[in-house]
Amino acid sequence: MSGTASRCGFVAIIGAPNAGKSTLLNRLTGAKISIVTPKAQTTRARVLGIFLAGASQVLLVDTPGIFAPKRRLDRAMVAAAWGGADEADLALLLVDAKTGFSGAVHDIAVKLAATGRRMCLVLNKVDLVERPKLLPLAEEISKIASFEQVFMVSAATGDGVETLKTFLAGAVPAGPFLYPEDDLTDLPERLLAAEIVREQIFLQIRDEVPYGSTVETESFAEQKDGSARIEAVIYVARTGHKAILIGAGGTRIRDIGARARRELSSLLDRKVHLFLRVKERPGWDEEAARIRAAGLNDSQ
Ligand SMILES: Nc1nc2c(ncn2[C@@H]2O[C@H](COP(=O)(O)OP(=O)(O)O)[C@@H](O)[C@H]2O)c(=O)[nH]1
Ligand SMILES: [Mg+2]
Repeated sequence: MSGTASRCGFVAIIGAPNAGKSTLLNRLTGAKISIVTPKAQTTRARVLGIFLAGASQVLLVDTPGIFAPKRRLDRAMVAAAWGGADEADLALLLVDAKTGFSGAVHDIAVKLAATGRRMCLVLNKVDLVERPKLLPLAEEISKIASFEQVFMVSAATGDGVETLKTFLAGAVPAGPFLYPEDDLTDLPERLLAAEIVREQIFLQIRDEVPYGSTVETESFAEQKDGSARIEAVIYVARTGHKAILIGAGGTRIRDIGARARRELSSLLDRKVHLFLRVKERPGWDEEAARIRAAGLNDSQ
């Protein structure tokens, strides 16, 4: 849709790791676009989720959480998060209401306020918190930065999300749609495939292995019968990690592959053949090429 009546703009979702940014993006778009796991720092790149409401097209930017970076990969992730805020017409500061006010929330709010963007406060996970605690929390955070609106939602149950959605549809600037009406994301299928495999690694493997792994799609071919043949490689930074990923007799990697394949089949709406390999690559998280392959800009 275009012309004078339509509206379109970018809304960045900013917050500490685990606040529920990816869950909120998926809830608002009604689709599984960004991977979600109980572990912090699952989202590495900037992910765009698109929804239509009335005459508005809202372009939601999910970002990696903001945290103190150590590795080159971490620095690229945090830069992508702030980059998401920079390009946005409006920023949502998403706060886990259960965790409440923290040093991390304080620092992000201060920095976000300094960008001079229009911003709203969104308290998430209200399903886990007693109602009377929400208002004082909102007031405390509002002392640091001035918010156009405050929303209280549960990205998990959908509580309050319609109200937020309606607000966003009215808040984005007037202008033509920037993406085709049917698009839900700008994430290429190759990257989506790698992300879904990475999600299974986060879900199925404990401790530091997921953080020391990255997944790249090496080939993505449409077959004559309509199915997709996907080959992906999992890079691990440590020798011991390869053995953990493969598991006794290859059971773990088979399970990761089987679940990722089912998930991908449903997302891509076609039959999927998925082939996974694990490769040791010490120091991949300092390598420019690997960081770029994860959909990030490597600035140094
Ligand atoms: N109870 C509850 N859990 C939530 C809610 N939103 C997200 N979560 C959970 O919080 C964890 C982190 O969510 P995620 O979206 O990956 O957070 P992100 O790191 O900010 O992107 C996951 O286990 C989610 O299922 C919510 O509204 N209520
Ligand atoms: Mg995330």
